[in-house]
Amino acid sequence: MSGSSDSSTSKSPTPRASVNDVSVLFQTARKYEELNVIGTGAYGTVYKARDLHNGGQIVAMKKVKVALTEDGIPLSTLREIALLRQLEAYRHPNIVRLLDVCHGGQSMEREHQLVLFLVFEHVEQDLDSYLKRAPGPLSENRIKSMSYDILSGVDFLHSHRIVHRDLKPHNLLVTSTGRVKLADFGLAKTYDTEMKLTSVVVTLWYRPPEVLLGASYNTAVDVWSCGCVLAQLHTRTPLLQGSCDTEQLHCIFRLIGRPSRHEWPDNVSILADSFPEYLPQDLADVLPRTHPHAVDLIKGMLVFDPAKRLTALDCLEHPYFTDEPLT
Ligand code: 0RS
Repeated sequence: MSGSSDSSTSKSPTPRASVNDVSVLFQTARKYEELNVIGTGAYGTVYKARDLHNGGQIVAMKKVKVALTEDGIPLSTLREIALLRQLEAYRHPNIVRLLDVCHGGQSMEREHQLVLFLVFEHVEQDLDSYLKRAPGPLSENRIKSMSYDILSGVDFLHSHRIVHRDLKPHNLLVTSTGRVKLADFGLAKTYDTEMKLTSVVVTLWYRPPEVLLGASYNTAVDVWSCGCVLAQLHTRTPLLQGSCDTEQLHCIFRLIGRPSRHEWPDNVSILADSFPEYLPQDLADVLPRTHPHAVDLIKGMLVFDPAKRLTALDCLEHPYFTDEPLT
């Protein structure tokens, strides 16, 4: 394991090999003790672990498998890890802390795969469990505070040109003091290869129409997902529960109405005519007992055309947050 860097003088490997050497870049993961699996999904596996060199601090360790190329670690992976570390320098309150990146010991180069561990701060629960465990409706202040946290985290990612692409209550973490932090972003390439290998059921309920239609997408996808999550904070049930891509689109159009043909994106294989002429519902009826400002905000987030959707920054400046600020 440690031989590669020792032999650099005698064997004179190419400069690329030494720069991209796993043991030079990352420490081994042996200073962490795995306790139990927190979750498994398209992203790989997340473990609860103990940091043995740090007073036994509890951490969340995400195990990612990276396919090695002839040159070693793919440059795209190195770039994404560098980006995650760069983001960490800001210590944004609504982004889960990245504590360490290390590689996973012995199973290292088996089948040209590298195992990387991303070590994060451990947060008590996810928003999904939080909402399921809530004994009754959340208070208006709690909802507003959590909504603001989520949108602040998303705005931060977007200001660094990062699109989360898969925001949902499962990867929104709730701290013991009730703050929300975003998890599970970055390393997009890694996800894609993992997703083809695993047969994990992915939630479509927070997916925007442009992604379901296979059209091009940008940061606006995250605003759609946030809109679905914000609605769920009010009702405690998912807003749009489709069972497949097509069903999800039907759910969306039943709520916001079927877009007109001139709003329909170019270069998509599904035709607007394959959906009935659904008329938009009144969101205030779907979200009973919800403040009109909150309804208006969510309405601006669930707009079919990504270019006409509010941005995360627009949302933070919406009267819902500015008229009656958080107490
Ligand atoms: C399926 C029933 C369970 O501390 C949790 C944490 C939790 C973390 C944490 C910190 C940093 C991640 C997790 C993370 C990394 C991908 C991820 C994908 C989803 C979520 C987090 C990710 N249901 C789902 C998981 N859940 C319990 C219910 C919990 C509970 C507490 N603390 N993750 N997940 N990054 N990569």
